[in-house]
Amino acid sequence: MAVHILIYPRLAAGVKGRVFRGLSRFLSSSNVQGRAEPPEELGDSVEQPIFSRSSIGTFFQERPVLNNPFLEDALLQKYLSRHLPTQALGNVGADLAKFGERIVREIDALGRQCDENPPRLQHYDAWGCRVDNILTCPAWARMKEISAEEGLVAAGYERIYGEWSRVYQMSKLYLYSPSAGLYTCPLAMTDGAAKVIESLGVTWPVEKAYRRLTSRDPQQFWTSGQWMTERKGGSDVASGTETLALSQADGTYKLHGFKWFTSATDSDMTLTLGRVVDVHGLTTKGSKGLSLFYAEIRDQQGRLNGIEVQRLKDKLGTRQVPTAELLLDGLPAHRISDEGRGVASIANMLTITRIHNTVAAVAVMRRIIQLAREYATKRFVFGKFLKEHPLHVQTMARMEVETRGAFLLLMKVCQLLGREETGLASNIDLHLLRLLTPVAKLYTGKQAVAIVSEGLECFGGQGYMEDTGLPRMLRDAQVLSIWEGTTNILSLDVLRCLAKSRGQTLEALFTDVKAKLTAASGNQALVPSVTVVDSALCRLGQFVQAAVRRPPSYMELAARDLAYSLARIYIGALLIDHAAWEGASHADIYAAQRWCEQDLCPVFTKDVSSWYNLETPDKDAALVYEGSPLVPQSA
Ligand code: UCC
Repeated sequence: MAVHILIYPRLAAGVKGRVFRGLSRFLSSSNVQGRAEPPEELGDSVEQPIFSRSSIGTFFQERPVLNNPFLEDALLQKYLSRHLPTQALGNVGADLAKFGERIVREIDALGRQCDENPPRLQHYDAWGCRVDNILTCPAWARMKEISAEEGLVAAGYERIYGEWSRVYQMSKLYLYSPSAGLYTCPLAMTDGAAKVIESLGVTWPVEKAYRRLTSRDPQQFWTSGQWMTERKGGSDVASGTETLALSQADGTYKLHGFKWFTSATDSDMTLTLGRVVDVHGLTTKGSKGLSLFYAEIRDQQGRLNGIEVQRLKDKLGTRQVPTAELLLDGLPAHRISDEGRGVASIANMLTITRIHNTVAAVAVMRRIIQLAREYATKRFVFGKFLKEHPLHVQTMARMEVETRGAFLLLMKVCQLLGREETGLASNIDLHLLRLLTPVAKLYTGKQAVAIVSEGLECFGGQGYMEDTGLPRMLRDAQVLSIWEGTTNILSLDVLRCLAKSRGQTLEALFTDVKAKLTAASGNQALVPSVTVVDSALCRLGQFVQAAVRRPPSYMELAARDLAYSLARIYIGALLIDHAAWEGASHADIYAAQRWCEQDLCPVFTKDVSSWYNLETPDKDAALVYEGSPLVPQSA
């Protein structure tokens, strides 16, 4: 040990030449393993071989340490202090602090075990019997128990904190998500299924399922799947769903179909779509032919219920989650929606799972920043700690601004959901919930990938090393912009909800943003930011007024930029609103100011640059397909 202390200062003192000469002689020596004494041929020029096991010790670099993620999260704490009623705040704060401790002490390691032991499919048992067992690791099973114990679904339905219950539940999931080994995936669908059942009515045949989905008892707790994706497509559910529902004499159905992606296929039950076959053997095409079905996955003996697992998917990330292709070959099911109301009924599930997706996105952004900033306090380069390098801190500050904005958007959506579920939502709230759910999902899904990618860079080469656990965060983040609707599909969903509400959803957003800006306008430090958001809102209004007179194809081309504009403007208003609060810090004000420096209304900017004109699609295609034999070149 004393030798360590002797040698390292000498390294730092510029004796590298001598060290490397010693090293090459040392490496060429035949007996280097575990040597405690200097090899003889080194003579007395070095007190001890520099790179012997005893001198380098077992660590080479400092590692980032996960501290209690709740206690480290200033914005979450401030958000709760500002909004929660006093009594709820005490209980929620104590529970989140305790849960944060459990994450550090127990859950994070289980999550790593889930990462390292992905599920396997056993098709046959030793005696040739087809069993289709999806084998998951013990840590995955433990996550299920923990999810029940901690009420990670139940809290949303017990509603002990009234309109703030969803904020409480989602805050907990937000802490859990980056450590959960993706167990948040089945929880998202479980929550979505509970929501669908609640909205359709907790009656036979789903009352037992509802009780189990929302149970805190690990023995009772069930998870649910959400099987929407078939071979013909994941986005185009209306024409892609081929599953047939054959009615049985007892009023139940048997489902026959092929589900191309089913996530968390080890769940206990599922909600899925199918087409009822009428007495003439016919089905109705499109969305109007789809109904929603409830099915239990296994029978009383634990055997799969008319399901064959074709294979597990080989995915870029989310490898912890069993995702499978399923042949439904007579799966017994109950129709729980009216005939032809399948999509509208499962839309409630989509709302919930898209909010969970947003939770996961914001959570992974926050987690990578927590790790990166912790690492920056101990990583010593170019003569000082990383945290003392302004360019490095600037990079983290940019990540922080994005993450704060995304967090406030997430919490707003959770608050709105809580208000809707407790009957407290105004019309404006309901419109905002419908509009902001896809906006938040699409925006944060993309940002998560960018922020985590930047975050990996904060660890240099270590961020690229699998066994640090960091690359997994990037791989898992990549799905967030894909599942539950891709960025473009959600942008079109935004358009659809604007059209269906005849613009009322947009009006709600304008009203809310204006109110927030007015309330903050007395704060001198925020006046320039208020002006920026206000003027972006004006430009958005101008764009929309002009666009409604144009053909639908125009709006379709503008859909993604429109969704981004809504996200950036609304987040700007939220950051300003938070910064104007009396409990806000200088950092909160600074975050709002920085946010408002970007183009908050890209749809206007791009419109001015003719991105959506009638001739643009042809130019885009010519650009993309230049040199390709697949498409005849027109220009
Ligand atoms: O990706 C998947 C993986 C599961 C893993 C879960 C993880 C969750 C996160 C975990 C975090 C760690 S599962 C599959 C994902 N697939 C999708 O998301 C589908 C994407 N496609 C769409 O969203 C489409 O827009 C469709 C399927 C909704 C469009 O279908 P239609 O038939 O064209 O829809 P319509 O005709 O526009 O709407 C039919 C009805 C209407 O109601 P009514 O009939 O009353 O007028 C719509 O208003 O459904 C209503 N509706 C909605 N309501 C449609 N979309 C919505 C919505 N988003 N919210 C409310």
